[in-house]
Formats: sequence, structure tokens, C-alpha cells
Amino acid sequence: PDALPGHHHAHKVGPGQCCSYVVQTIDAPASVVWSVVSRFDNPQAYKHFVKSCNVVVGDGRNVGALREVRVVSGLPAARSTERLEILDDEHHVLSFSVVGGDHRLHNYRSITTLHASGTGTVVIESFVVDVPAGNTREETCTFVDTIVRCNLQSLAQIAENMARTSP
Ligand code: A8S
Repeated sequence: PDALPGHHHAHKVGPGQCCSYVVQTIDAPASVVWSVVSRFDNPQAYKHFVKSCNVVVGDGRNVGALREVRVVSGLPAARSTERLEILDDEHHVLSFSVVGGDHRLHNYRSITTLHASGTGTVVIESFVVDVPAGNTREETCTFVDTIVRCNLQSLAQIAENMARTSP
């Protein structure tokens, strides 16, 4: 399975859960994209919905680190507690899970992988999450897809700017 580029994204999906993924091409080298994505302590660098982030356990470079994220107002949530699950600098893989907060995305887990493609990078971010009571699978997937797509579009802009100014 290590030979398959997508093997990290093979989530275990339970009965009341949904999963999906977003793909984003970025016109910047994977090393530049990784320098932004790998900062578990600094998601606000490209996630516009994040107002602030504090690492409350560990140091953000080691599995098991916990961050306390506050999101901007206007969303159906104010905060989220997230655990670093995978940080692989060699293969460009980051995964975190949601372990607390006041939102409805219970048992959320995402995996982000970078893949060099020509002079650019392809980013794949997949996720699995419980479908909240009173919502459909489609509603849940659409909600999360929208957030993840926003994040990856913003990541593309930032990394492309970095690559332009200091290639
Ligand atoms: C991420 C991905 C997601 C973040 C979701 C899906 C969230 O931060 C927002 C709204 C919510 O209702 C849930 O990579 C939560 O951050 C923007 C607070 C978790």
C-alpha cells in the first residue's frame, strides 16, 4: 500500500459518518507549501476562519500536541480542540483530529498530503466526520467541503506569493 499515493486517505468510515476530499493544485514547490501546512501551531496562517490558536499540550511538532482554536464570529461554533495525529516531514503528510469544542463536527479527522507535480504541488485533503443528528450526509459533506476548499484556495494564494517573492 505504500506505493499508492492515496493510501493515507483510506479512512475508516463508520455507519453514521461521512467522508470526502478536496484537491487543490498550487503553482509553488511542495517545500514551500509544506512550510505553511506543517505549522500545526499556526493554522491561522492560511485558514481564514481561525481567529487565534494556542498550543496547550506539547509543542506543535510532535504527535499528541493539542491546540485550542478560536474561530471567527458568524460560524455555528466558537472554538475547537484539535490533536496532531501525523506530522511526516519526509512524505509531507499532516493529520489532525477534533477532540473537543462547541461545534457539531464530532470525531472530525482530516489528512492532508502534498504531491510534487512538475514545478508545482497537488494537495489532497480528505476528512471523515460524524453526521450530526438532524443533518443529512450531503449537508455535512457540503459544509465541510466548503470550509476545506476555502482553506486550500487560501493556501494556494499564500504559497504562490511566497514562491514568487523568494523562489
Ligand atoms: C479545518 C477544517 C474544518 C474546520 C472547522 C472543517 C471549524 O473550525 C469551523 C467551523 C465549525 O463549525 C467547526 O481544517 C470547526 O480547520 C471553521 C470549529 C471545527
